[in-house]
Amino acid sequence: MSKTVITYGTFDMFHIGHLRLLRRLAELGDRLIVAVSTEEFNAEKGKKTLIPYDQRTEIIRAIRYVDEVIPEHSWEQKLDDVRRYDVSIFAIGEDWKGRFDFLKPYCDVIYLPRTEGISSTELKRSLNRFSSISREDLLHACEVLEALRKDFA
Ligand code: C2G
Repeated sequence: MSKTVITYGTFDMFHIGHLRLLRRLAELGDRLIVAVSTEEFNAEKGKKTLIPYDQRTEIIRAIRYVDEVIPEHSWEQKLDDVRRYDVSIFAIGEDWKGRFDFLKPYCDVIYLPRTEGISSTELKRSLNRFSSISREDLLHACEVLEALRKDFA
């Protein structure tokens, strides 16, 4: 009997933490459905994404562990999705531990360890730090690096 796994997420600035999660989810069953948060739902989650929904879904669709991509419009759709797609396992990162236990009467609920040291939020923070460096400071840094290169050439 085929086992369908479903998960939900924003998957902004796709990174190794997302990939490792999807790989582990694919190992749990025969079919993996990923519900990607729409811009409107991200606003409800208080999340501002850098990568637009159509590109986030295109990236997720391209991943060989993923069999189907659907939109995540609301908090309430999960039970409908479990029924509609005959889901055996709902799984998500353990940062959500306990939040979706209401699904337990309808499917297995699994919270998986996150990949430490990386998050879309941290990536965005790093980008912001870099973009806040003035043009003059960047040019000065290039001159210093050029001088060091000459000294050690
Ligand atoms: N994740 C991970 N390791 C990281 C970062 C994220 O395992 N270093 C996992 C999260 O635990 C989540 C998935 O990757 O299961 C997607 O993470 P986000 O894009 O941050 O999604 P989130 O905002 O948690 O949305 O209804 C549920 C929500 O839509 C989940």
